[in-house]
Amino acid sequence: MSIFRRTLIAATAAAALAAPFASFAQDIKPRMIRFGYGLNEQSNQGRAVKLFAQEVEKASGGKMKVRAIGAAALGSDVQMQQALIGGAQEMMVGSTATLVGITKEMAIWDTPFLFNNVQEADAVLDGPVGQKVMDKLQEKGLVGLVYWENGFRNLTNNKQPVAKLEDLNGIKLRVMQNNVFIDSFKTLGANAVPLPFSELFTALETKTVDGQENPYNTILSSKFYEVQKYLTVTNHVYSPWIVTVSKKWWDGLSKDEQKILMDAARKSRDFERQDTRAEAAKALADLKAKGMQVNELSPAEANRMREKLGAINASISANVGEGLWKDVQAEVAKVRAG
Ligand code: TF8
Repeated sequence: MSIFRRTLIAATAAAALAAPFASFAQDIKPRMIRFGYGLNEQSNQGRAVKLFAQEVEKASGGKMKVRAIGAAALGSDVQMQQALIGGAQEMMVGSTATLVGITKEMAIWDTPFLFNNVQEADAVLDGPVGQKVMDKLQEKGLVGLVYWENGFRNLTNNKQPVAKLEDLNGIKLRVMQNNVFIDSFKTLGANAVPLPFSELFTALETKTVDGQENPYNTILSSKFYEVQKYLTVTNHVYSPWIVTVSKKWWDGLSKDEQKILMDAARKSRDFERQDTRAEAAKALADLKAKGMQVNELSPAEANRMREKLGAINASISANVGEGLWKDVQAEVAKVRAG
C-alpha cells in the first residue's frame, strides 16, 4: 500500500471519528463584527441593530460579538458599502437606494408609488423577486441578508407649505445619491440636490438646502423638526433598508456561523418592521406636537403628482431591465389580487 493511500485511509478514519462530534459541537470561532449604520442609536434602525447584536451573541454562546456603530461614525452608506466590499468592515444596514451605483437593479425599489401599503412591500421584498434582486449583490462583493423597513417617505421643507405641485418650484431639496430620486424631484419641479444622509441635518440647519424627504420615524429620530417647519404627507415612495455583509468575510465563515447571522437577521427584520410601524403610527402626532405644520395633499393634487412621476417609469424600467420591471409589476398585481 502506498504512503499516499495509507494517509488517505487514516484521514478518512479521522474524519469519520470527527463527524459525530461535529453534529453537536457547532463550528464557531471568536469573531468581532463591525456593524455600521447611519441613523442614531435612538432610531428604529438603532434599536433593530441592537436586537441583532444580542441575538448573534446569544446564539453563538458569546463567541461572535457585534460592535454596533451608528450615526454614520464609520461613514455614509456609500462609504460603508465600499468598506464591506474591500473587507475592512463586516456588516451594515442602509438604504437600497444608495446601492444603485453598485447594483443597478436595486433602483426598482425607488419606483414612486410602487407599493400601496406595507403588506405589499413585505410580500414582494420577501418573495422570489426581492431575493433575486438581493442576490445580484453577490457579484459585487456583498451578501444581502434581509430587507428592513425604512418606510413611506414624506416631504419636509422650510420655505412654504406644499399644497400643490407648483409649490415645489425652486425648492432646494436634498435627495439620496440616486438617479431615480434626482429625476423624480426634478420632474416635480424641485431643485434636487443629492447629499449623503450624514450631511443632511447640517445642510438643513445652515439652509444649504430647504427641504428633504424621509419617513416620519426619521424626521423624528433625527430631529429634523428642529430645522424644518412644513411637512407634507406625500407617501411618494416606500424605502426599504437592507442588511448586508462583506462577501470576502462571509465566505470565510463556517456554515454554522452563517446560519447564526441569517437567523438573527430574520429575527431583527420581524422586530424592526413591527417596531417601525408602531412608531410611524404615532410619529406624525409627535411631529405636530413638536411644532411642525402638517398638511395633506388634496386627492386631485396627489393625482397630479402621481401622474407626473409616472413619466419616469419608462427610464427606471430601461435601467433595471424590462424583465425585472415586469416581474415586479406581476408580483405586485398578484398580491393585490389576494
Ligand atoms: C436617506 C435614507 C436614510 C438611510 C440611512 C442612513 O434619506 O432614508 O435613512 O440611508 O441608512 O438617506
